[in-house]
Amino acid sequence: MTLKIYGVPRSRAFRPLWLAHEAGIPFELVPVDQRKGEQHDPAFLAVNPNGHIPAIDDDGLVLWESMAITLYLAKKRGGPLAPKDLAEDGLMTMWSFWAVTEVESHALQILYNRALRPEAERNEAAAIAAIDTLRKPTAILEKHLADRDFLVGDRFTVADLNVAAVYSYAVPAPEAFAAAPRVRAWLDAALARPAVAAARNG
Ligand SMILES: N[C@@H](CCC(=O)N[C@@H](CS)C(=O)NCC(=O)O)C(=O)O
Repeated sequence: MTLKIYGVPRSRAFRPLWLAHEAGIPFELVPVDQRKGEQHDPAFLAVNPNGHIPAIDDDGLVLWESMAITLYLAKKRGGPLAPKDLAEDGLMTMWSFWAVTEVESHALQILYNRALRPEAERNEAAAIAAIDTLRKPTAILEKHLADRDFLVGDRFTVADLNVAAVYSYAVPAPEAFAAAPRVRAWLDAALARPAVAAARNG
């Protein structure tokens, strides 16, 4: 059975879509649009009782949580995106968890208050506070990238994909990268990959 990805590109479903395009995994996109409230439809709640996108159904294996999904798909597919051993697996998991715990909520504040919300509803003070909070994790990433082009190993992996997907929310605040030119270059290179443009179209 073809892999089903539930969601829409303008959501965290972008992450499994990017992974699937990057890895050449065939899939069917089942549209569930959070802006239309479709994540609360009973049919989708039977897939993900949390009422959040994304979720996948891989031949009867149902998974939710975007990072778990991308890590699973990368490992199932194998190849350069996936960890080649347990040490790389640990590092890729570490960076993915780091992105969702240390970066995501602040990066989202930037996205909402600099881009997504109608201008009258934006809170610039919240954006500035988020930019300030992001300085510490971004400095950690900048230091990590001082002598490497990728987060784990010497190739683009699911770790880069997961962390770049989260950092992409901070793009509307160029000043968040002012002290982190290597992070900016790494992020720009990740987001310029052809699979990103493909994933944005579903
Ligand atoms: N930790 C979850 C978060 C999923 C999530 O909150 N998705 C958003 C869309 S990006 C959503 O479904 N929002 C609608 C809602 O919560 O009602 C993940 O990474 O998959």
